[in-house]
Amino acid sequence: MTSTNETEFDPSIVESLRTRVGEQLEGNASGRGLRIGVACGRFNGGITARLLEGALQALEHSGVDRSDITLAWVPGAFEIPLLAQAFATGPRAVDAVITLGAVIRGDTGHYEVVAGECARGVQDVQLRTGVPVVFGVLTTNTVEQALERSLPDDTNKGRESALTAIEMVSLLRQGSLAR
Ligand code: INI
Repeated sequence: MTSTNETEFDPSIVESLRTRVGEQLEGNASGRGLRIGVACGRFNGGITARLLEGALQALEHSGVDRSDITLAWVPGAFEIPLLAQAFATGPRAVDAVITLGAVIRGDTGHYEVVAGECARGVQDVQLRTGVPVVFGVLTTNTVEQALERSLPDDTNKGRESALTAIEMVSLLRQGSLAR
């Protein structure tokens, strides 16, 4: 799936809608003061290390303090939802969780089970707890596709996941959504 000029979000729509809705909410990109949990799989660790690097760089650039980031290594993607739940509900609950993993179809006969249960579990945790849990788990057919999505540039999925985490925390604190 690729995006084109026609499918991409056009930021000017926000201003153009200002007079047509009562309230329009957007998150911002500041991570200052946020506590972040990162659950990272060791399975396909060469790929997850690249996602982690992208995520940590983005958190740092967004102003998240090093001491506010807790990194937990899990054996594989199947274990990620349990860690996400522990981060979201534990005694030192975080503001958001970033999950990083790599499930590659060629590696496993139970690709659908591992990838599907990981995604379902991550979504369950964020809906049950209200804490954003970002799905930075690659699910690809080949190693090449996983490498392509973990390049050290703006397209890195770990980086994208970190930015999404910060945006979601900020969005949920805005206007009529704020508790
Ligand atoms: N875990 C992954 O993160 N990626 C995979 O591709 C993978 N494969 O191929 O099996 C994988 N399996 C391990 C799984 O996540 C659990 O750690 C294991 O089943 C123990 O519960």
